[in-house]
Amino acid sequence: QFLQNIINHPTFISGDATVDFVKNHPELFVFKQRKDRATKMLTYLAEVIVNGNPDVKKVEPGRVLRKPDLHGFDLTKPYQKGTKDLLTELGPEEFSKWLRKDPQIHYTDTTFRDAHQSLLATRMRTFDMLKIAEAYAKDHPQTFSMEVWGGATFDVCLRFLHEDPWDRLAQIRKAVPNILLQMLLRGSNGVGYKAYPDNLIETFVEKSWETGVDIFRIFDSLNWMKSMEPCINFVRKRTQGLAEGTICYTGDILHPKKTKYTLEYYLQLAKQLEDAGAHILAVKDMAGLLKPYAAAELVTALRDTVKLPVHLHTHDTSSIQSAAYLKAIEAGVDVVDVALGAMSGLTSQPNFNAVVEMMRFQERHREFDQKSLNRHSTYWETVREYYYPFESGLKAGTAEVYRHEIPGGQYSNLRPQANALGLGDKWEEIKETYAEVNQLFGDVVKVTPSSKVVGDMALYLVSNNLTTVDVLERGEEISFPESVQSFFRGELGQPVGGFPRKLQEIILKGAQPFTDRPNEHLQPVDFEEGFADFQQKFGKDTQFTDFLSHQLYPKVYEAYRKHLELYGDVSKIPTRLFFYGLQPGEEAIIDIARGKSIVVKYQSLGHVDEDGMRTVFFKLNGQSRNIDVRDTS
Ligand code: 3PY
Ligand code: ZN
Repeated sequence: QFLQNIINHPTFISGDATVDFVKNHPELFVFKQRKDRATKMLTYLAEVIVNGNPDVKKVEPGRVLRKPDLHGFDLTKPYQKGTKDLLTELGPEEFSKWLRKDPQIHYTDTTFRDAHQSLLATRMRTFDMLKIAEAYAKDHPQTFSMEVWGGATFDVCLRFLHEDPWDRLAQIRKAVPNILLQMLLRGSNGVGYKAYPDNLIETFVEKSWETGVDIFRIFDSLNWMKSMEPCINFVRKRTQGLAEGTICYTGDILHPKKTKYTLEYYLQLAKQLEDAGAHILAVKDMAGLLKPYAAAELVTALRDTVKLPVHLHTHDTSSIQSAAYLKAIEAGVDVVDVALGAMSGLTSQPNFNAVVEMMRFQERHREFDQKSLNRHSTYWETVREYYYPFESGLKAGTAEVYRHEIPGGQYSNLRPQANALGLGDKWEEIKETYAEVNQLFGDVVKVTPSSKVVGDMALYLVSNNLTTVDVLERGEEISFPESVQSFFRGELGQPVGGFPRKLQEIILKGAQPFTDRPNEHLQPVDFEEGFADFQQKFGKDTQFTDFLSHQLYPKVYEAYRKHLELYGDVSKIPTRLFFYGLQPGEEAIIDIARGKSIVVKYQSLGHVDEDGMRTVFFKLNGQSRNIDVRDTS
């Protein structure tokens, strides 16, 4: 350890160490106490037993959580060939042509990404996905793709679940070698909430492909081509995957008085995406505003305008979106996004199991074994019980979405955000203010990160008892949230039709906005030097993908490392224990690494001593082990 401290010391590395080096650097004698994996895991469990998981705001004692049933899943059968094999065989251009011609409807299963982002604030853990991923791939090889990565999952993985998102992707890839894996990429904002240097996004795309992503759904939160175009190029240049150019749908093309987001507007954007080199065209209806008759019109016109296959995504917030799929399928849509029964509906995607049945005995039907889909749904139904603290509280579909236009992926997050600010009882007012802020901003496309800006402003106004009229009349006195200022400076790009001038002046208070790509103002990342510095700080055992995580979310990554140092790899802990700890007397078997398990028994809890510490008494593989934890209550 002493030698390690010397050779990793910056002065030693820089070659400036003199004979007094050891004498002048007492920190060389500070030895990190290396705890073994099992002790770290016990420390985590002890923390949760004493203080709870800080991410779980309300535990309901006595709530019965069923154990997910994995009986009946046959893992001995071989993988059948699927779309991943076809992409490898055909390459992206030919694959795209094949998809456009294939007459049967295709399905993307969003259970591993958007479904839980939209129902459970993105908290689904890798543990629960890996339990079923291989069985899914073997049972449903005819699935077009599985959306498993990107969007908010990257951030939440590191920040709240203390997991490595790259590791999640790699493990899913291993379990699902036959079906295309898909990610959601926020154009120049990557998997974050702000613009990043172009070369960072380019390398991120390349590493995502190497780790397992096949389809990159590339969107921009303002439908700004200048943000999407470079990403489409990165996918084409750096991968053999598919670039899915995306239209974010808002408004209502059938509404005679809505003249901003018209059918012509969407067709023009589709053409631009095709010209930019997209292999697939996606329509991302993030709030679920695309009504059935509009879907028929839009899909027909899009397929007449471009030669690309069309992939439709929606959220079932209103509860009528399977009707939109029906009309879209009749109009020739090539792929629709669905989620397995128990993870579908409300702010998530329409119900996979039911949509398959809707199509049965129709000419575009694609065969899936309903019993099998239902068995997988039952697995998710029980798993979902563990995540009850993250449920949004929405109990039924609501036509209010046509007024507030809150994206499904934001809904499940905005409500806890409001609760955290003590505005839980003002939820109705917040939704209405969200709609008013949208109009104030000039009716913008609202999807991450632009939707976050609208949400932040709505929360700010409600918590300060301000209205949108106050903003226009006495905005000079108001200091607006940072995300709102940054949006009006042009840091997320340019909205359709530009910013409302007067409001922009009020918010920026004289500062000059940009009108070009915000990325162009950013210093490119020096990967060689940057990675070397990173390893210097975080250790030689870190990977290049860790460096990318750090580039995207520096503070979140640092906190993740600290957690890892203290508690080890918590992704291996079963979900009930991860969120709620063990009950006195309970015994659990935890697989801490491939082929290595530990048996943990929680015996009892000591009293708080005068220093505020408590001892948690465990048995680890039959031997007594005590862990001292500070009681923070
Ligand atoms: C995301 O960007 O996370 C989304 O899901 C947008 O709908
Ligand atoms: Zn979505």
